[in-house]
Amino acid sequence: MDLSTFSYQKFVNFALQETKLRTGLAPLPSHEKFRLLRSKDNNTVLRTLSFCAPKIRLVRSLTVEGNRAMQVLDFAVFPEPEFDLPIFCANFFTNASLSIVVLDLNPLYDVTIHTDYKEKYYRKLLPLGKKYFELLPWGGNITGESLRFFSPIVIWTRFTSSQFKHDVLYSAFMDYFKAWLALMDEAVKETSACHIHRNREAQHKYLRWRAEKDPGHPILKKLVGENLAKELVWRFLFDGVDSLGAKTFLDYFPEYKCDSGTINQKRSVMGKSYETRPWDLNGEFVGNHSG
Ligand code: BLA
Repeated sequence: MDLSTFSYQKFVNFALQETKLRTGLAPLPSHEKFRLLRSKDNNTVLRTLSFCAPKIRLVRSLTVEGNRAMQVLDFAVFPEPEFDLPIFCANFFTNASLSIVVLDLNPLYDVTIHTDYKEKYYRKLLPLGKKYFELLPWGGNITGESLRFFSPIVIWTRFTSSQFKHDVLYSAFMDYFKAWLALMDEAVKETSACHIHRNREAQHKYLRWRAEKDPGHPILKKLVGENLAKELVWRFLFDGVDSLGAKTFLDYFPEYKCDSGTINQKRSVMGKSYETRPWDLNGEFVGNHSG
């Protein structure tokens, strides 16, 4: 596929326009310095946008535009801790031959354990997921660690890059984003300090996970260098990782602790499993751990 005419910018524009129809977006001045970055070889442009809004702690996007070589979107919406809303997550990596896609309303609480949370948010969304599971089929083995952050309607897929597939992906993105906004509209502010604390910690755990283990980091490092990549990840993409809680990565994920006390650099300690979609069409977990 010719990537020179392809961009994920229209995905971002859609999401922001759609959000503005419902709520006021305020820009975040602390992110100003990340707005436009260039790769060291000058071939790739990285653009970011970020805002906050009532109910929304942070909505942010990163696009990486490498002309013919690659196009990347990392778009996420993090709710205020007063809401137990899912985290909207769109991560699309595309090069001329291959696209790797995660599109989901990532649950704040592991839905294989917290079935009440699953019922609250995903029961009504199952038909939406079903609409796309055939055209955007399960992308094969996924690590057990990632799966804990995914919902029964997650679109995890890999495909040969083509205009048709990207049109389907755009349609899925619009549907999933509108579904998230509808949840946001209905969301009622939590008043119990205990529940708010729990939501904040769950979001912090998610931020710790992604700030440490996101598969995109090596590419960002290659593009803009280790220091700027680190800042981009910690201060922009997963902003809040230093302020929403005091727990460390190893507090949340002690299984990654090496004998020396450092964090195991591997992305997964459980290994890859879940070769096929581990939820049935009723949203029941049917994961057969393939080792
Ligand atoms: C691959 N990205 C992946 C994979 C997943 C994700 C699941 C497959 C590899 C794997 O099994 O781990 C995405 N993983 C996620 C997400 C969560 C998670 C969203 O746990 C949420 C909890 N991806 C990006 C950006 C880049 C990028 C910004 O988001 C590049 C700048 C690239 N992702 C990228 C590449 C791969 C990948 C190159 C394939 C390489 C690899 O598997 O190491």
